[in-house]
Amino acid sequence: MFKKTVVTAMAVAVAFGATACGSSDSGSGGSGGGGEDGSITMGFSQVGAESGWRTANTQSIQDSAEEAGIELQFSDAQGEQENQISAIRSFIQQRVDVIAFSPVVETGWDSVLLEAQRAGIPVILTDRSVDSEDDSLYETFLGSDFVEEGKKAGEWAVENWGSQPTYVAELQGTTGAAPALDRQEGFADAIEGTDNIQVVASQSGDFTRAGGREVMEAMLNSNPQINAVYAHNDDMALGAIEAIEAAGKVPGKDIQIISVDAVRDGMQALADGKINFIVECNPLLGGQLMDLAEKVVAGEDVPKRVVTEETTFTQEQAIEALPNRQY
Ligand code: GZL
Repeated sequence: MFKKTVVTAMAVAVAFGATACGSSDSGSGGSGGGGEDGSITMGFSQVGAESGWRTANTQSIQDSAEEAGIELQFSDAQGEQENQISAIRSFIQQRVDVIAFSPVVETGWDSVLLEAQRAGIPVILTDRSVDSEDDSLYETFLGSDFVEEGKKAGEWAVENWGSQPTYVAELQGTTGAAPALDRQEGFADAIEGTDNIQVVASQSGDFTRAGGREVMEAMLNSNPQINAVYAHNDDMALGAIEAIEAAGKVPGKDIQIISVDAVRDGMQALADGKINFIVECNPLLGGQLMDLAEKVVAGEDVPKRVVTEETTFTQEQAIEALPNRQY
C-alpha cells in the first residue's frame, strides 16, 4: 500500500504539472518570480484528511487560492512524510513559484528544503512547523501556538479539576507532530504543582476519531479510576465519547473532557454537555497563506512567524457560537 501511495502522490503531482499555467519556466521564485503574466503557481502538500480540522483547512486553502487567482497544485500525503517529500520534489521539478506545506511531523525535512532553496523556490510552512537548525530553509511559518493551546487547556483543568483527585487520560495527536508535542508540553506545564491532577495514561490516537475510540477503550479497561480526558483534537474526543458511553459512563459528567480544535462536531458535543471545554485551533489559514505567497514571490519581506488568532469555548459559549461557525 505504501509504495502504491507514493506512486499515486507523485502521479498526482506530475499530472498537475502537465497542466500548470505559465510560471513553470520562470525559475526565479522568491525574487520577483511568478509567470510573465504575473500568474503564480503554488505547490501545496497537505498532511492528509485525518480530521474535521484538516478538511476545513484544505477547503480554506483551495477556496483562497481560487479567490487570489493562484494556480494550486494540491497533493494529499495521506499522513505519510515520504509522500510529502516526493510531492515537494515534484513541485521543484515543475518549477512552481512557491511551495507551501503542513509538515506531518517535525523532523526529517532539511534535505528536501535545501533542494528547494537551491532551486530558488521559496517555501512557506503552514499549520505545523519543522524542527530545523536552519530557519533560512523557509520564508515564514503561519499557524497556531500549540504550546499556548495546551497551556489554556491545562489552566482550565487546574481551575475546574484541581480541587478533587483527577486521573487524566491524555489522547495524543500523531506521534512526532508539532501539535501533539507542544499541546502535551503546554498542558503538563500548566498542571505542574497541582497535586490533585495526574496524567495516568497518555497515548497517540493519531488525531482520528477511530484512534481516539480505540485508545480510550484500552485506557478505560486498564485504568478504571480515569475521570478526565485531555484530547489533542476534537476527532479523538468524539471517539473517546463513543468508548465512554459503551463503558456505561456519562461523558462530560462521570468523565469530563477537554479538547482542542472547536470544529462543528466538537462544538456540538460541547453544547450537548458531552465535552466540558474546547481550546480553538483555527484552520482557516488560506487567506493569510495566499497573501504571504504573493509577497514572497514578489520578493517582499514577510515576518518569520505569523501566529493565528484563536479563543476558547465553554459549554454556554458553544451554544451561542454554533449557529455562526464556518466549519
Ligand atoms: C493543528 C493541526 C491538527 C489539528 C488536528 O494545527 O495540525 O491536525 O488539531 C489535525 O485536528 O489533524
